[in-house]
Amino acid sequence: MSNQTFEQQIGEYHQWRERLTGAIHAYRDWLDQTGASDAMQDLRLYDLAQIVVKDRLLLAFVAEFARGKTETINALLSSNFKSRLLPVEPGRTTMCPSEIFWDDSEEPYVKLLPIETRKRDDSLDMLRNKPLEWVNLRLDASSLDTMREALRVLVAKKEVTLGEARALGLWNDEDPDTNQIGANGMVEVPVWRHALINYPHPLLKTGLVILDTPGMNTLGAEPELTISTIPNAHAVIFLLAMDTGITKSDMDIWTRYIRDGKTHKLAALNKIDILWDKLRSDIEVNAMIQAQVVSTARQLGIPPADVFAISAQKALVARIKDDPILLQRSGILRVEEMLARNIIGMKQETLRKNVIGEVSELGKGSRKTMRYRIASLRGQLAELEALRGQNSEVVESMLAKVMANRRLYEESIGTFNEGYRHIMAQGETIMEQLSLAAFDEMVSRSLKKIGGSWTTHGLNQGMRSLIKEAGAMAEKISREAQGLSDMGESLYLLFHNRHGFERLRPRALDMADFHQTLQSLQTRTDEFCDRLVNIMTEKHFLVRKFYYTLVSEARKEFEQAEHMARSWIGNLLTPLRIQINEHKTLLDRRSDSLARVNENQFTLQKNLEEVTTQLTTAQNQCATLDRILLALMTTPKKIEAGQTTIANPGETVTA
Ligand SMILES: Nc1nc2c(ncn2[C@@H]2O[C@H](COP(=O)(O)OP(=O)(O)OP(=O)(O)O)[C@@H](O)[C@H]2O)c(=O)[nH]1
Ligand SMILES: [Mg+2]
Repeated sequence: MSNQTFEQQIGEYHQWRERLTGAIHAYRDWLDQTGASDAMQDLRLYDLAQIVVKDRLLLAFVAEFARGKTETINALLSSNFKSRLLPVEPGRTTMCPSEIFWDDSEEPYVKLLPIETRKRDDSLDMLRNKPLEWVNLRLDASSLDTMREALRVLVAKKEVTLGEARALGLWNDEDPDTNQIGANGMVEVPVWRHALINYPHPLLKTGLVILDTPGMNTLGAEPELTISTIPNAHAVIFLLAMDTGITKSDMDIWTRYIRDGKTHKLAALNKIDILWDKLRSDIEVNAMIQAQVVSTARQLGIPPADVFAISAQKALVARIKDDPILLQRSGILRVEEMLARNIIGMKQETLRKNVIGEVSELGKGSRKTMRYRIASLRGQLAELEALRGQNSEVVESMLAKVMANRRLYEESIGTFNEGYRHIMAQGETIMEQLSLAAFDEMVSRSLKKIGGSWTTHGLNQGMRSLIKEAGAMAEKISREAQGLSDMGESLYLLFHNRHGFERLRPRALDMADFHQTLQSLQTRTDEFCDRLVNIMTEKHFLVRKFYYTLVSEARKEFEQAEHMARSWIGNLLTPLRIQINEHKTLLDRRSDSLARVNENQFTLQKNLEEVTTQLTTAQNQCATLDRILLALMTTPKKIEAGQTTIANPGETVTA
């Protein structure tokens, strides 16, 4: 078991990402310095580095109210300042979902989205890009008290009329018990719909994003949270409390929003401290906790090793008072360890697959080019050596041979340029189909199908139309891309046959992720329609919100597919173009050098020296490249995925 803290491990992960971006930029510089840079490839490398820079790790806390979500977050964040940051109170506290993260491009802030934005169709995702919709409060990170005071906005609520509550979709006719109605007949609603908290905490500086959510009612009323944010989180922590046991609404949240998701999930059985009692022995307490863990695991249908017995409150107290024994006893360390090992391991794996894989492919291509350059320079040296003491006819005939070679090569370049232009033009027609304008047209056709009927039937019709159109378009694009790929391959073949280039095959355009997302949108629509019967808010409102949430997700997916396809088209011939340029430079140098020797035999020695210098430079560059590629592959060992050993939950509490 590692004895590193969560913060150290996550810090290590952050450093690893920084080393990774460092290696990618070093590779870009290397390409530039060696003259092997290619604009399209450079753009792609920049994109890949940005994926690493922008990498975020979203940890979502989901549970019924008062289970201790916010207190657990306070405990996680408290190792750096000895205080409770977010407001925690008995009963319902957190009124709106809050994302806590660090973005160094802005000063610390709390941005709040007014609840009234629920009356509009804009999805939360769209609203994120509209700064004017948010109320922006500066956070004074240097004063804890001021900051805590500012964060009290998260619990703000207000009273509105029944009509207003209905308009906001926050009134539930079917289950009146869930409504917060006062004696005066007014309805209590949150002031804010969503909060973004930008705070320079070391844990958050590493790219960790924490999502705190309010209990059941809001979860049901904000489809974006349950359709997109929670399923897209890297881990969900589901909290239960020892004092309440597992209630029906706890089970509802678990089965509706968490159980079937692919996200990594773990359950925390909070408030174990209520069992700590001087009259009970530690053995008794441990046995009670262990029994609860086992029964919780059984009820949730997960292994007992995924249920963690904790006391968030004692963890916070322990950190504030610097009490390692209490901290250990609180069980929080094991949760942190689990998060560090599993989630970070998983994220590393994703970056390895998505970024390192592609950069190393490019790097290997560059190595081949360098080896080719080295071999050609050696050939050129041998050629010049062989000319020592030879008469001018020999030099002339060799020069004639090289010149003929060069002419043949120039013809091939002409063919390449023609093919390249053709492929790029065809590529443009593909891109037009993938434009956002084309997507928006699909959406308006789908809206026509719904025709203002926000029922599950209308929703199904509308979604089916959208998914069908988008799917058909993706298939058409895949076919057309295959055509482009075949054209590209014939150019690769030409250079292989005529000039002995390595026989490469262009990568295929992979639309599988796009198809899969469309498929999942359909599944989620079906599930939503099945479940709607049980949902505790006004249905038409929810159907409409659900539709726009899915559209917004599909739009994002579309944008990504467009970006990916553009990069694919742009890079279809890149490896060949790089080889062509390299070959041309070497042929030019060779013919120039021979021409000079032909003019004046005395320059032979100078030419030999020049080529020797070029050879040494190329060899050094090759060694530098190897070092860069090695740095790219290096991964910190401690947080590798798949090594998690989870101790028996009964061990959590050691008195
Ligand atoms: N005894 C005990 N009480 C706790 C513990 N964690 C939280 N509490 C108390 O439980 C209550 C609710 O805690 P919160 O952290 O606000 O719970 P929440 O899940 O965020 O609740 P909402 O924000 O309303 O959804 C507060 O009174 C806390 O002091 C714990 O480990 N032990
Ligand atoms: Mg809370």
